[in-house]
Amino acid sequence: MITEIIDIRNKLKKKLNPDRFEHTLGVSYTAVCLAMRYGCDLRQAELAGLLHDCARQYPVNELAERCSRHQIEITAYEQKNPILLHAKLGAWMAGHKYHVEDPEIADAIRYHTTGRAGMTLLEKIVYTADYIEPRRYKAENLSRIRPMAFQDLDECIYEIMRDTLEYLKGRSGVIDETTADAYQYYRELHNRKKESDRWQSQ
Ligand code: DGI
Ligand code: FE
Ligand code: FE
Repeated sequence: MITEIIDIRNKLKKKLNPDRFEHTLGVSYTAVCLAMRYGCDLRQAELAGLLHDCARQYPVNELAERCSRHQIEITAYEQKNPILLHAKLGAWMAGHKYHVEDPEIADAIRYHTTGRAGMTLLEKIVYTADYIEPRRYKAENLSRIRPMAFQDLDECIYEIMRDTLEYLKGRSGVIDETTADAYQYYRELHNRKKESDRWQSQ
């Protein structure tokens, strides 16, 4: 089991550029920390974290081409924003190139960029670890979001999605349907929690 993880890490080191490899290690270990906190399988978290961006090194035209070659469905939105395809192609590569044949890990990779409504614990962990890992520095609110990830994962995901949507709206104005559905779902959870907190404090 340890050799499996070390082998994958060594392979990724050769494939990814140094910054992406650092990010990959950061996501992997952060996912393990969150798995310890929330009682998720540590091996699944470490592997999903390691492999989540395994298709990120391909240029966008190649992502679309490789997806077509492997009969991976490309939506109209992905056609216009092919960077999103690194998640779907990565999920395929985890099984076919890295021999990790675990559908739960594949889904955690597949939904790491957009999220989705009603994510599994593993999916939530990888989605969150991708945003808060120690090498990430771009988001302004990371100092607030990082501790939140270890206090209330759903609430943290709501905050990450709100920020991501804000950022994306500023860029293109159009949002992927899966991302929009996911945001609606976690916003609903957030509102319900706020409502029940209000009742309890009365
Ligand atoms: O692969 P990473 O850089 O670690 O992070 P990521 O997989 O979350 O995001 C990859 C890129 O995808 C990033 O430049 C932002 C963009 N992105 C994320 N969600 C959406 C999106 N782009 C579009 N167009 N629509 C989305 O919903
Ligand atoms: Fe990614
Ligand atoms: Fe990533």
